[in-house]
Amino acid sequence: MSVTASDVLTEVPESIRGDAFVEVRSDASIPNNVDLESDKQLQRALETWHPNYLNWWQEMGPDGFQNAEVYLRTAVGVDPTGWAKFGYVKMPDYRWGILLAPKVEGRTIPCGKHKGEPAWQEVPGEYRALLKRLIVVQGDTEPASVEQQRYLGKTAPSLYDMRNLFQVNVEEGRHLWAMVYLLVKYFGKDGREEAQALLERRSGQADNPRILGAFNERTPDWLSFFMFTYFTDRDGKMQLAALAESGFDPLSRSCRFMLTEEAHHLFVGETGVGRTIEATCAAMNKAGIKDPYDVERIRALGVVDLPLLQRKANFHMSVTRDLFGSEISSNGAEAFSSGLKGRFNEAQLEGDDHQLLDDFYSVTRVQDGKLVDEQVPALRAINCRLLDDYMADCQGGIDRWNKVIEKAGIDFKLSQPYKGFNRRIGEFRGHRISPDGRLLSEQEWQASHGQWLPNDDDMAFIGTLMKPCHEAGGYASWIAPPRVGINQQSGEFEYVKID
Ligand code: BYC
Repeated sequence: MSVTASDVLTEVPESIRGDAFVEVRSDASIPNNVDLESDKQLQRALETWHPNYLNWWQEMGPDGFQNAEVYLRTAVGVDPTGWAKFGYVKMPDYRWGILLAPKVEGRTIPCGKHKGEPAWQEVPGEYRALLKRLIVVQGDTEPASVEQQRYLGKTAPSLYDMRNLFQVNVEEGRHLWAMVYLLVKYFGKDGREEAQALLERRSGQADNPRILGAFNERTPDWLSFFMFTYFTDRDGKMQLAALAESGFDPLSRSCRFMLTEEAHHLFVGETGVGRTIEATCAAMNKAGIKDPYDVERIRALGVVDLPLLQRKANFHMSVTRDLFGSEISSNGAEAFSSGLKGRFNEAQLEGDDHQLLDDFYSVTRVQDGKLVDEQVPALRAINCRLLDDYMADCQGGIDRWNKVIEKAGIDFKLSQPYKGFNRRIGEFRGHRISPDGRLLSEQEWQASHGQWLPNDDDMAFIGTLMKPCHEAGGYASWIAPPRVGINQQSGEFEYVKID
């Protein structure tokens, strides 16, 4: 049975969705719609990389479930009305393929100094190094997240959730393939070396870590996983959307199709946190507990107290904000003005000339012990702009979570901490700032950070909840069942057949 894209695409801006069918060779050794068969050199390079990828998957992919039959969706086309098929697959047999969104005839570069020129079909020589760096950074995050989530299958709160975890994992694997295709096809020997290095770095490893900070953090439990898929995959959405505006057309087309899959990852995060909240509110109401800060009694019910959820969210929001790079950045300016990376929804933005040579943007900075808004040349503030768009995009799910709490009659509201809270990159780096936006002394920070970020007790408590629930139709105490099954399957459906 095929899935229509409309149910998962609400997260993806309409302007960057594909709208035509392109034939996919799903019988080929590497499923693709890039006519791989006609480029023998490329095919050979990818076939050399493939076994190394499979070794990496066995070594660093989901631990313990490689022989399980998992009910997965596999991308088989790029038609928005039916691009995926569902069926049982053993993860190592998943058909990782290379899929680009349809080419838009006559597409032009949407921003920067080449605005209006035909989009590049080959690497623009003068920007080769910068383009390669962007692709490598994007590619590096994909296997990193699989590594971070490696042990979660063992403590899955249901088979439904376990299946969603594995779906996210195999699709991150496919996103790695998407970037490796670009490296190998367009960057020759350098590209092949970078493709290999993507399999060699390891999340959290001291001597060869993943490139960006958040991808070296641990994802030790399912709350982290849901927060990660809501907040960090949303950085993925924003960055992919910005790269979908690239003047380098193969990158744009790769990212446009990746966004189709990304929507499900965000869904997993939003509904995962939402179902956790539902379970908490239901248990509190059943026990007659009205005060969300009555933590000991709430935890005794086997659910997650809401203040702890806020601390978890604070952690994931702050480390994810660092992924946008420094708010003021010459790299960001160069990526935009060269036309390699746009802003969110660039081609649709109105109100400026998409070159930004004379524009300004407001950036909050720390000056003389105060937080001040400064007008900065807009080109240099491109990263800040994407971060601001990201923060606005985060709010929708938070509002929907708060509705669940309000409906349950509990007086508590989840919120986003101040932009500068707990930051290690950019303008706020090296400053101690509270979630409500006050600059603090080191002493004040040390006295209070345990109220704002998960503390040792929190982590130990979450650890006690992480007991597997692997019966079909069963759910751990701390999470409510989903409203509907994957691909409309019933509540009792066996999403993973564990051998
Ligand atoms: N940690 O001028 P700066 C996803 C480095 S997530 C460590 O401040 P720039 C996904 C930076 O690399 C989306 N280092 O910022 C989600 C540079 O180093 P080099 C991933 C950092 O370069 C979930 C130096 O600091 N895609 O897809 O404008 C699951 C100065 O950089 C960090 C992309 O990010 C950090 N947080 O921006 C799976 C898109 N931040 O080069 C997947 C591609 C900065 O001087 N990448 N640095 O050695 C980019 O557009 C840019 O590289 C960045 C950084 C936005 C990341």
